[in-house]
Amino acid sequence: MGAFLKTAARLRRARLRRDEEGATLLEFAIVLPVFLTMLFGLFEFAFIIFISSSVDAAILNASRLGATGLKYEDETRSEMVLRIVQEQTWGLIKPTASDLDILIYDSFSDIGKPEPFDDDNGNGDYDEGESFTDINGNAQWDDDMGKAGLGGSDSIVLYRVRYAWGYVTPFIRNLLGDEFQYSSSVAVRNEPFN
Ligand SMILES: [Ca+2]
Ligand SMILES: [Ca+2]
Repeated sequence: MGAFLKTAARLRRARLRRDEEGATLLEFAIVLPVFLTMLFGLFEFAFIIFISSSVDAAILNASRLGATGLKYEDETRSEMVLRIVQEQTWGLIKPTASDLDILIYDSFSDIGKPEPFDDDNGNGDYDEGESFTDINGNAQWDDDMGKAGLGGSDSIVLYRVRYAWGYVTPFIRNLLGDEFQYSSSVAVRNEPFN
């Protein structure tokens, strides 16, 4: 009888140990994805901060050169801006001409503003047929009155580059999709170079 009780107690202890091991494994299985998400998330976040601030610095440098009216013999202003962005991001960001806007405005406060229109039906939006002031002269209403071009002496010019940054870790790609869309812009007043 004594031997039987001892055996039962031993079996209970063994089961308890197994339960504890199981619980530890379960905790690990719950905590691991959270830990990995945080780790990879931090890594990706740091990369995005690094890349976006590099593009910001590059577009700032390019806009300052543009504001001087400096002309290179073998490249246009757009090509110069795209080259500087690519050089100053170590080739990690390669925007093309369609990713770059160089827009001229009458004043800094006009940047990003729509062309004025008469809201005849009072819905707060421009609708076809409502009259408008064609500030950028392209014969249509625009939600941004900027006029494409480099601007002359004293013009206010916005440089804006859009790019997609692909996430590095497959884990984050699964969570957030392949890439992150980013846009960087700087507005400058051209120097009186004419
Ligand atoms: Ca309307
Ligand atoms: Ca227009």
